[in-house]
Amino acid sequence: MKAYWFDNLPGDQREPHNSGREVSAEYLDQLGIKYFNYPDLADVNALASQRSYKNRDEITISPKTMGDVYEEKVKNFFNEHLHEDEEIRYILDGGGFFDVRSEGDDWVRIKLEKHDLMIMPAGIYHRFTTDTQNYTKAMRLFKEDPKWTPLNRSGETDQNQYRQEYLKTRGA
Ligand code: KMT
Ligand code: NI
Repeated sequence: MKAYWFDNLPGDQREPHNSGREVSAEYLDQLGIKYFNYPDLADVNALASQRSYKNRDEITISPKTMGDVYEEKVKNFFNEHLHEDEEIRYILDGGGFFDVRSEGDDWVRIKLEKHDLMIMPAGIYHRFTTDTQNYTKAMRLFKEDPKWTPLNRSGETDQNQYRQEYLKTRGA
């Protein structure tokens, strides 16, 4: 795991886009992001049960597994959105980037590699992309069944109850 300010320069989303300005662990904590490196799946299972996670799936995002729709999927994951529940992402193989919105609405880029695990709070705006390896194998863990759908950012999601609750907790 490594976090830095996104450079906002044009170019392929899968490039690092590293501005060279690092983001501290304390700042990620203020945003409500938690992360671990768990080579042992038993640690993932323990965390999931402690936090009452009920559902999970596995996804392999690569041209090999997705074929022609790969590029389209990669673009879709990069649409800014939120979820109405807390979610865990655990990288089984490969890597990728999660961009999360800062307090000032800038992008913080979080680089995840094999065995990195990230907990994202409900209501945080974010987006995902593979990196130039074009390969992410990840476990997605969800607390509740109906709430994991991505809701693309709009005037409506700005008013979303989970978004409002997230804004209250941020920085606390
Ligand atoms: C998300 O919440 O944006 C995703 O699950 C992206 C794909 S998982 C690496
Ligand atoms: Ni998401």
